[in-house]
Amino acid sequence: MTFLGRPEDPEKARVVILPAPYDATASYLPGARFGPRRLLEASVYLEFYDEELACEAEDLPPFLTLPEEELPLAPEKALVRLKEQLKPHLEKGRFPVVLGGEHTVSLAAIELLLEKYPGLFVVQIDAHADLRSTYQGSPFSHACVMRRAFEAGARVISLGVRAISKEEHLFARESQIPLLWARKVKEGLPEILSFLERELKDAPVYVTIDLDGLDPAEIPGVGTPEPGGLSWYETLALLRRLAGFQVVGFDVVELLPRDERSAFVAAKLVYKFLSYLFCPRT
Ligand SMILES: [Mn+2]
Repeated sequence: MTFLGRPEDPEKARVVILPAPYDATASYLPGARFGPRRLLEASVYLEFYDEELACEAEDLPPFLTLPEEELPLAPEKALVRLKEQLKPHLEKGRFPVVLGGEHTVSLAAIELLLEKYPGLFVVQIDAHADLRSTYQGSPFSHACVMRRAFEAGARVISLGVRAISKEEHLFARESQIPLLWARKVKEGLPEILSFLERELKDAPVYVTIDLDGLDPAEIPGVGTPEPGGLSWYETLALLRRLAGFQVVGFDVVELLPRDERSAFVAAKLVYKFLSYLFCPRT
């Protein structure tokens, strides 16, 4: 199964797509392990012509979709395996796209990219800050992923947050991690875009999109459907601006495909961001 269902040539690939079917630390609703497969299945039905960019699928660099592998249950071991899968492709200079799976899986790409880019920014679109030290006994819970990334040396910016613990709020303040609340994004998108411009200029950026950052009206199939999220077009405006920076990889995580729509929306989001990043006419 390949992204968009198109034939792929492993020799020519410049973008590597890694399915990460993992949901062992899910706290509310499990099932994100089925996310990558459903996203790939849905991607076949996308309209490949992008009218906004006047771009076709063949204008994008060649992709390579890796086969889905069953991952170990323990998050540490799952991350080791994901890194093993991804590393040879990063060494060949391929641009990584990780499909989740719960948010924990982002750490595989982030840790590998930090070795190559010590000044890496991780820009998170998410309803949650994911800054807990531990959650339900695990430091590798989906609710801790940005805390681990920050401790590993990444600079973190969070967009669309609207559910946070007091501990995380204090930690973000102490650590000067910008939390750009969902309501602020909705009230003043231009200010948010100029903030990103100032912070991210000339820095390598990894973008992690937890689909619950969007509003559940746009995409109901997520593990924790928090109200008041970003609209489709607010998300696209952010991604289009982010694509103007030095983006070195991204992921789309937390798809919980229980409905007919969400996998399609997630697949379209992956395709839109790839188009913003790589369409020669952008
Ligand atoms: Mn998250």
